[in-house]
This record gives sequence, C-alpha cells and structure tokens, in this order.
Amino acid sequence: MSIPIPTPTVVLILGGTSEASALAVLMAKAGVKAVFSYAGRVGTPRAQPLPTRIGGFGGVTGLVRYLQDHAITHVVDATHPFATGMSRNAVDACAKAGVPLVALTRPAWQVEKGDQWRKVADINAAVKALDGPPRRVFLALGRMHLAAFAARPLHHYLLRLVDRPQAAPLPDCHVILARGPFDQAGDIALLQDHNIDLIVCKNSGGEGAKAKLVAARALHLPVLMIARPIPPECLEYHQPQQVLDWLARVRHPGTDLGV
Ligand code: 3Y8
Ligand code: NAP
Repeated sequence: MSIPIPTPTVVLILGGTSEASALAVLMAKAGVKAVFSYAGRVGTPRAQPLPTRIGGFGGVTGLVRYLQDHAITHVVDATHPFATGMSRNAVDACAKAGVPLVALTRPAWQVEKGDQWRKVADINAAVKALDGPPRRVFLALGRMHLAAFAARPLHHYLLRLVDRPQAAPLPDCHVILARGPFDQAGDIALLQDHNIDLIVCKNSGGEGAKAKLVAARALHLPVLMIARPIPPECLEYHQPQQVLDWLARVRHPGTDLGV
C-alpha cells in the first residue's frame, strides 16, 4: 500500500529515457501533478501522459528560474547516463533553489558469457581504437558524436538515427532511421544484412538498446563498449515506484503541511 502523496506536490521530470516514460505513466495514474521535460533533440519525441515542455532551460540559472516560476517541489533526473550536462545542472540548480532532487537511472550493462567486449573510456578512445584495417562498423551512438569518427574514414559505418540527417554524416556510411526500444531478432537481422563485423556503443544500460549486445553475442561479434561518464553525486533509484515512495516521504522545505 503506497503512502499518499500530499499536495502541493509539483514534480519536474527530466526525461528522454524509457525509465522516464515508465515513471510518467505511474505519476499520471497516481494523479501526481508533474511536467515532463525533453531537450528537443529529436523531431517528434514520444508523447507523454503528462504536460510536456521541450527545450533547454538556459543553464543552471534558467533552471533555477523555471523551478521558482513553476513552484516545482521535486525534481526527478530521469535523463540518460550520458546526459551529464543536464544531470550536473540539475544538481546545481536544485541545491541553489532548495528543491529535493532524485535520479532515476538504470544499472550499466555487465559482460556476460560469450561476450567479446573491448571497453574504452570515452568517444575519443573509441575513435583511437578504430585505427586498424577497414571494417564494417555498426556505430550505434546516435547522431551527436558522429563527427569524431570522420578521423577514421576507411571504415564502412552503419548508422541508426532517430531523424534523417541533412547530409551523409560520414564518407562511407549507410543510415537507417529508427527509434528504440529495439529487439534481438531485428538487431540480428540488421547485423547480418549489413555484414557488420564490429559494434561501437555506449554503456547506456537498460533494455531499450540492449538488443544489439544480445545480437552480437549470438553472432560472435566484437563490441567496443564506451564507458559511461561519472555522474554527479545524487540520491539514485532504479525503479519508478521508489520515486513515488520518495515523493511521499520527502517534502519541499517551503511546503506548509498545515499542521
Ligand atoms: C530525445 C525521446 C522512451 C525512451 C526511448 C533508452 C531507450 C529507445 C536506445 C541504438 C542506440 C542512442 C539514442 C537511444 C535509445 C531509448 C529511448 C533510447 C540510443 C529518444 C528521445 C530522444 C532521444 C535522444 C537521442 C540522442 C541519441 C540517443 C539514439 C523519444 C528516442 C544512440 C543512445 O538525433 C539525435 O540528436 C539523437 C540524440 C541523444 C544519442 C546521441 O548522442 O545521438 N537518444 N532518444 C530526448 C530529448 O529531446 O530530451 O522520442 O522518446 C529516447 C530514447 N532513445 O520514452 O521510450 O531509454 O535508452 N537513443 C544510446 O543509448 O546509445 C540508440 O540504436 O542501438
Ligand atoms: P546533455 O548533453 O546532458 O544536456 C545538454 C543540454 O541539453 C542541457 O544542459 C540542457 O540545456 C538540455 N537538456 C538535456 N536534457 C534535457 C531535458 N530532459 N529537458 C530539458 N533540457 C534538457 O544531454 P544530451 O545527452 O544531449 O541528452 C538530451 C536528451 O536526450 C535528454 O533528454 C536525454 O535523456 C536524452 N537521451 C540522451 C542520450 C545520450 O546518449 N546522450 C541517450 C538517450 C536519450 P540547458 O542547459 O539550456 O538547460
């Protein structure tokens, strides 16, 4: 039996992940007053069952102003583990505004039996690691970091993007448009159809992007796994229900409980 969430609770969810969407469904069902926030990275982000805002806040100052102008009582950082700028700003803005903050995250993927991972520290290390002979690479990083791989033009790159790019992002590449979550059968077919011999990806965790790893294991393909950046210090949960329980327990300092 979950504890009732007293009013006035107004939650800002920093979204853009499967976990954020799952939390939004729970919050809508529980009748919690909340607003869902996207950065505006893709043309048509998934619709949410909550009022939604799209676009940056304007750094820490802008986020502090948003929290105050919208009487936000709690913030949930449910952004992606590689969205370090947003997470950093959320920690700083919530500290300045005195608003309780929690992170809703998913654990990093771990190597399993049959995996052939080579772990690298970041995008630049992944580019360096591609210094060998021409390969057919599934560069499963999305759009934002493709430019770095122009330094390795000898490879053929398979790119899976959410939106169609204006121009070919790399000299020898094939673009497919898709947004996850993805499935194992589809990713096995993708890797086979394109004769992929190496996958490059981020250690994003979660289920939405994991299919390519299961496909790589099944096809005995190597994976260049980019480690996730160190997140800022913040209370962290992995389950949406834990966030609702936190909302019931933790009050905004300025909330008058009328007692
Ligand atoms: C705009 C909002 C949901 C959320 C779904 C998850 C799963 C499907 C898998 C591959 C890897 C990648 C990428 C990926 C996945 C989920 C999740 C996830 C990876 C949407 C979305 C937004 C974005 C932004 C986008 C990035 C890109 C990254 C594609 C919505 C669909 C590669 C990350 O074109 C661009 O500029 C794309 C930018 C940031 C990373 C990059 O560097 O390019 N996500 N993805 C969010 C905003 O505007 O605030 O429409 O749902 C969300 C999802 N993408 O609710 O079901 O939770 O991880 N997203 C990665 O993990 O490596 C694809 O192809 O195997
Ligand atoms: P980032 O580099 O950490 O953030 C850069 C700036 O984008 C932030 O400072 C903020 O602008 C704005 N921003 C980011 N997330 C936002 C949100 N949810 N609502 C409002 N503004 C936001 O972020 P990113 O890596 O570009 O990720 C952008 C979005 O894509 C996030 O929603 C993230 O969850 C989602 N996503 C990212 C990845 C990835 O691989 N990075 C993967 C899947 C989904 P201001 O400074 O102006 O406030």
